Amino acid sequence: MTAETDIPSTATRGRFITFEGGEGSGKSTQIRLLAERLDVEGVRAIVTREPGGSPGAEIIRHVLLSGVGKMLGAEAETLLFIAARDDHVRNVIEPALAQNIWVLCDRFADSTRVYQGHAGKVDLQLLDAMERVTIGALKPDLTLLLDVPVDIGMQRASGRRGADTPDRFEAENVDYHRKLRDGYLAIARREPERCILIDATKTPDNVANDIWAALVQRGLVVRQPETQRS
Ligand code: T5A
Repeated sequence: MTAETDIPSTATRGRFITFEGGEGSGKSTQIRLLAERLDVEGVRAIVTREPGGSPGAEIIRHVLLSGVGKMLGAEAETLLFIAARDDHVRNVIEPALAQNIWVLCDRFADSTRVYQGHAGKVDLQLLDAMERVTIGALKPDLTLLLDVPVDIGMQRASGRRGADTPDRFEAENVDYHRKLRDGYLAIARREPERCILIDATKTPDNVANDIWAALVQRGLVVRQPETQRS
């Protein structure tokens, strides 16, 4: 659990950047590209993911993506995501931020809100309460919402998966995936100060440039003059 008073000022803390979006929107690709670019700029950063990211949470990830969590019912499955997040926040995210290391996280609390709440029908007030217990005052400095039409995302996810069986969420129907996209777009409209919507239909390099521009726009990095970059 995270207490508000535990969080030092942003001057001594790393930045917390989350990547969100539907299946196959390109989060893993972009998080890798951003980590590489930050490394070039001399920014210390770790890449992590949810569900998972810490040893305990990775075990829960296996239970969730195998579909075993679904058999427990929607609320119990949600509790597993929350338990995994609690472990991840306490053991990985908070310690890194406190050491002035940036955390680039592939999915975070918005995923629960959208997958379990908006598309999965778990009560949003219940999710609010669980969020307060798990993440407290921890809020991303920036959330990049990678937006692609559902058919493009599903095609990409299927191409990447090859002959493997779709996981618990990839196997949901198109209507569910449309609700996910609507849910993310609603979050982007509701929290423009935290979220930036990224058109993820572009080529990976162009999406990466838009993401870098978003960081510059929010004052998280400074754009170097061309002469200093070469
Ligand atoms: N979940 C998670 C919940 O329900 N609640 C929660 O609270 C949380 C935290 C996690 C699942 O758990 C659910 C959501 C998820 O269903 P996961 O395996 O981590 O599962 O899967 P995803 O996060 O959905 O990640 P994916 O791997 O499916 O998609 P990505 O990371 O968005 O996409 P990426 O980068 O792997 O790219 C997919 C394919 O597209 C290509 C890539 O090369 C790859 O082949 N690609 C592009 N092609 C063309 N143009 C581009 N711009 C491209 N970018 C990538």
